[in-house]
Amino acid sequence: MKIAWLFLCTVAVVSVDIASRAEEWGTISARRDGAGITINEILADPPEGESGDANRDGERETYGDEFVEIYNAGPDTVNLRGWQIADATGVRHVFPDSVNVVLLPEGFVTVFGGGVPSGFGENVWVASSGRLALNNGGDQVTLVAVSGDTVDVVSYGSEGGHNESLILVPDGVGEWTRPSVEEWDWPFSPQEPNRGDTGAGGATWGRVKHQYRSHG
Ligand SMILES: [Ca+2]
Ligand SMILES: [Ca+2]
Ligand SMILES: [Ca+2]
Repeated sequence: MKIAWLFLCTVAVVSVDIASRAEEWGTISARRDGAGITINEILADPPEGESGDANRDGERETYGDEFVEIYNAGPDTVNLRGWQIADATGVRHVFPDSVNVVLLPEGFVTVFGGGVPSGFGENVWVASSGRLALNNGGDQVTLVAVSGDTVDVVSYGSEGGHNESLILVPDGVGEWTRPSVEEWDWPFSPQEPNRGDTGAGGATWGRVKHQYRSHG
């Protein structure tokens, strides 16, 4: 009896948490499960012009510069071999079965829609289907483990269409927001923490190029 009561309490607490999240962030909602692996950042609408070159291949592309960033907020290293990322339409990326995709605690993995990502080091991928096709006006991003279990689901609406990412702050454990809402002057931060100080988006490519141009 005691155990049953405890279970009911746990379910109630989880329900309240999801309800408050949905209320606070409008159409953004999330459900997380698993060992601290989360969808951490979604860029559905890359900014116009060069500053939208999120994958740093020299071109701003509507689909190629879209990305989904995954973060490990848990204590264990996780291998994403065989995991999948889907949007509301279907599976957009499958991490190959034949390669270890090692995600260390506090580490990132980013999947871009296309192009030739450069300057990121390891753990950066291009969607295996050739496109993420994240709708700017609303979509649902799902992370599925190789076991078939859904690890995280993030739904968003018109928030996705503001020329910047949707970000979880703090990484992996916080609430969904957007950089401009936080008054941060960077639109996205693939493979970097989502935070407001100089360490994160301060080094994003658009800003680096801007500074380069400014100084000649
Ligand atoms: Ca898009
Ligand atoms: Ca690009
Ligand atoms: Ca980030």
